[in-house]
Amino acid sequence: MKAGIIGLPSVGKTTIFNVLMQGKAAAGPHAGRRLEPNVGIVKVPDARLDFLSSKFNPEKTTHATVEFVDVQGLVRGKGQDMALAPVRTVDALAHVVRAFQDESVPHSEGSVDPDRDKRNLDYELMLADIASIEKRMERLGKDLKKVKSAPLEKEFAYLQRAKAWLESEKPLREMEVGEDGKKLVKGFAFLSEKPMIYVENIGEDQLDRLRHPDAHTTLRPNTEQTIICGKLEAEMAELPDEELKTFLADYGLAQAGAERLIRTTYRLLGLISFFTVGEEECRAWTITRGTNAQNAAGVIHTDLADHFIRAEVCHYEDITRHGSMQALKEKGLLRLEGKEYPVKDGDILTIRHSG
Ligand SMILES: Nc1nc2c(ncn2[C@@H]2O[C@H](COP(=O)(O)OP(=O)(O)OP(=O)(O)O)[C@@H](O)[C@H]2O)c(=O)[nH]1
Ligand SMILES: [Mg+2]
Repeated sequence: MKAGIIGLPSVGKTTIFNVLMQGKAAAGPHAGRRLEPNVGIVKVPDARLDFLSSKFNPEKTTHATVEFVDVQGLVRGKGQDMALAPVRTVDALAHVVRAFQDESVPHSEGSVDPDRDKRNLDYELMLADIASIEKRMERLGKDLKKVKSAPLEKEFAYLQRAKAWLESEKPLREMEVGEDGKKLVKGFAFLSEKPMIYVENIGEDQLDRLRHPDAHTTLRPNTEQTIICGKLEAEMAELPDEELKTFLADYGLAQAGAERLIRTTYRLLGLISFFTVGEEECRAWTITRGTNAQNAAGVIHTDLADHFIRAEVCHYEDITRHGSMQALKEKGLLRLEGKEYPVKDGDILTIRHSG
């Protein structure tokens, strides 16, 4: 799972990236234009895994992770290919939008207007997609004059449709493509097709909004929204855990913004976690909702999928209620499930295999 952090210049992308990395992975914010993107991996906070770990006392606890890529600010109207190249391969985009007022930080658009900036940057992504489509269509058009080919014709028709869609000022993430189309789309790595999280970077005078972080106007398809106060979070990232909790409580907050952003990314992508537990390791694994037991086993190791027999399944909630695997076994709460069982968020799996 990989997410790209994009936005206009000096909106707080690197500040938020550093918060996500808890100040460990990257140096300070970009001074001016830096071409190299910042890349870092964060643990997905999960109180359930922490609890399991406290029960099983394993040698190792391994959280699910998300990789974030922080690119330089996008300048509107300029060819964005270079700046956007590092985020072509991500699964989701996080667009950091400036909502904080600060005279000492210049705003590339002259004034603070989050809705305008959201629209404009979406528009830039759409323009970049139109440019890639036109290039591809030109080449395809030439090829199609030489040879007749059903797959190429299908691709051409799809591109025509996508282009018309974009020209009606709608991003590709809102276009229905069907299962066939999804494969085609993947190859193109279109930017406006990627699920999008709008991250409003608010000022310390707007902290009231954090009390209702999910309050928002209607969201467009395949988008999410979250709020973060980059500056405050940067200060919080320096605090040890206990102090952080007190700090959050003082502000009436249950969760740090970084944690919310990671969770929102998860939700947007339809991702869930299942666990494996034991004395050696307690671990969270990431799958998309609906993944069956055999494919989930494959996430752990391909051999486990190839030699899959059954999955022994219980749920995290069962452990909190009954205390231990042994107790679950005695109560008959450990089920055996077959290949097709759709794994649920919070399931604890033990894969039985013949390998
Ligand atoms: N007042 C205030 N300043 C902030 C906030 N977030 C970031 N800044 C400041 O804004 C400036 C730019 O922050 P960065 O995080 O480097 O912004 P960026 O989006 O990565 O910038 P580029 O990579 O150059 O496009 C820095 O001086 C930050 O201290 C915030 O929430 N409030
Ligand atoms: Mg930056």
